[in-house]
Amino acid sequence: MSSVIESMKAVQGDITKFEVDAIVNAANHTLLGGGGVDGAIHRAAGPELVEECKTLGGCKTGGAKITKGYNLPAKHVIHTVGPIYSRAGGEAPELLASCYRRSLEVAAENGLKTVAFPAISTGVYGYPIESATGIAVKTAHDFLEKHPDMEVQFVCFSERDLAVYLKELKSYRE
Ligand code: AR6
Repeated sequence: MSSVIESMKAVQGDITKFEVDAIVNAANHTLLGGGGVDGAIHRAAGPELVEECKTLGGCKTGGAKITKGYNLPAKHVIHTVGPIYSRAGGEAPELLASCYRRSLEVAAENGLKTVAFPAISTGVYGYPIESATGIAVKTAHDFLEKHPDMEVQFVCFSERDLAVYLKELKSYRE
C-alpha cells in the first residue's frame, strides 16, 4: 500500500493528444524520427521537432534528452532510447529501467510535473509487455516516492496493454 500509487495512472489513447508537461518518445539512437510512436510524435509536432533533434547529437540506450513540443499539446518531448530486446541480453531490464528513470530525472530538472509515457521498447524493439510493464511501474514508483509533486501517466495504445498496466498498478494497491 502506497500513496504514490495515486500519482500513477494507466490510460488507453494516442500519446500525441496528451496535454501534459512532457510526453516521452520511444526513439532510436539518431533521435531523427522513425516508425511507431516516434513517427506519430514527429508527424504531430511538425518539422521543427526534427530540426531541434538534429542539434542533440543522438542519444545512447537508456538515456533521455528533452526538446520543445512544437505543435503538440504537450509542452515538451523527452526522447529516450529503449533496448532492443533480442540484442540487449541480460542488460535489457536495467536499460529499460534507465529509460524511465532518466526521463523522469530530465523532467524534474526542467521543473515539469506531469509526464506521459508510451510502453517503451514493447513495439518494434520486442520487449515482452508483461516484464516491461513491471519495470515501468516499479521505476516510476521509486522515482515518485522522492518526487511527490510529480504525476505519471502510462499511455497504452491497445486495450491489451492497458489490461496489463491496470493489473500491475492494482498489485501496488494490495
Ligand atoms: N500513442 C501511444 N502509444 C503508441 C502510439 C501512439 N500514438 N503509437 C504506437 N504506440 P514502438 P519501440 C505504442 O514500436 O518498441 C521507432 O521506429 C506501440 O503500440 O513505437 O521502443 C523508433 O524510431 C507500443 O506499445 O517503440 C525506434 O527505431 C509502444 O508505443 C523503434 O521504433 C512502443 O512501440 C523503437 O521501438
